[in-house]
Amino acid sequence: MAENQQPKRENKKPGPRRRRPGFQMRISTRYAPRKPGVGQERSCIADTTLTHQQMLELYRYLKLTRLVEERIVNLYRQTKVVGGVYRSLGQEATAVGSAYALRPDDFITPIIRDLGAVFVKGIRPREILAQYMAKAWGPSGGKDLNVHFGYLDKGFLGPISHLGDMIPVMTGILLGARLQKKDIVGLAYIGDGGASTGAFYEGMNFAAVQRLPLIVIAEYNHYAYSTPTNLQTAVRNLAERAAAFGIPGHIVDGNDVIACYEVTKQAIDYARKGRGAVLIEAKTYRRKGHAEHDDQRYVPEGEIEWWEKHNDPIDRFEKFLLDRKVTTKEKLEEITADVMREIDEDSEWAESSPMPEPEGAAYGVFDNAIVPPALRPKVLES
Ligand SMILES: Cc1ncc(C[n+]2csc(CCOP(=O)(O)OP(=O)(O)O)c2C)c(N)n1
Ligand SMILES: [Mg+2]
Repeated sequence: MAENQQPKRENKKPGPRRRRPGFQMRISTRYAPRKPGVGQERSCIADTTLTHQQMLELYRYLKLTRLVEERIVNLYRQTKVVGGVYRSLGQEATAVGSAYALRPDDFITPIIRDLGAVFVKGIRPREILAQYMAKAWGPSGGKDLNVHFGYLDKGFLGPISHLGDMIPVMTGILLGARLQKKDIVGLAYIGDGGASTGAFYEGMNFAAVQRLPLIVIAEYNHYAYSTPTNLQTAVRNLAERAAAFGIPGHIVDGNDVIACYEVTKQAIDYARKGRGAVLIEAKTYRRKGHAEHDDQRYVPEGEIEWWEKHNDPIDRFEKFLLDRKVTTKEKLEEITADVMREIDEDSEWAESSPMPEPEGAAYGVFDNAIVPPALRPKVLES
């Protein structure tokens, strides 16, 4: 090498591909919300690979999510629920459509408005109902509440926090999976408020530079508790942040279940090929307060009603299914009745569960076998 030339730096990038896929400033808006024509009602995108059978399955998950949440509110009003109740009313399509694009061995980290994704992952309503009532037969046996539980064998990691921390956790899972030569993809959800936290940035950045197969769905639902999104971030679209990490960004109509499925499917294909992380922003709207106790007095008059009347994800999907003759009104009613039957049965099961025994609180929290006897709580010795 000539003396006046700088030595070439050994600059191997981690991850399966050496070359960066190219810095992408542009955001894909192929699946972004579109205004309907004058006098037209919103429906769903027609360009889809989903079969009719799969569409009906999606419809079932949407109804299941909405009706289970309604049942939980019902139980809450009877004071049978322990802790808060969080709704995803109006956002169901984002969670259901995106999770439906996963393989069974892929992972999700849902947050409080992603019950639909939890159902798609194979969790039954009875488990959710028992968990909300802190019953002994619930997944955490009454040790934790509402959304705070998971099933690792189903690829469903329980949320440890709602505010950004699941992004680095999922990034770590994906790094571990790579070391174990597993080709799983991780789908992490984050709110618009949570996407302004440090944990979100650190996790995204690490996943991006390691080219890990992380798909993040950022739910722009207009509020973080009582703070409107434009008062807590200066970006107009959360997807613009993809540029900060050097990864692709997409905007999707979060109330169009088909668009949510298709955009996530594309992102998954991209990530599974080893090309790296993807940020998807879902434009949607939180029609309920932060939790049931929140009376939404900070919401401008008429806003919730507008979304309910003109942009409800289930109404839109029903319109799509009927207009395109995918199915009949009777078939949709049959699916709904079947969902109701399942919820009735599961509510009965969950209500019949005992409350946990107090001693149970000492078990399953740490590995009792390795705790030195001197440190063991008295209950473990009896
Ligand atoms: C460290 C911390 N601070 C505050 C909270 C309470 N909290 C939970 S979710 C939330 C707002 C989240 O808003 P966003 O990220 O937009 O999600 P959304 O609720 O709209 O789905 C707040 C303040 C918390 N869980 N942890
Ligand atoms: Mg929000």
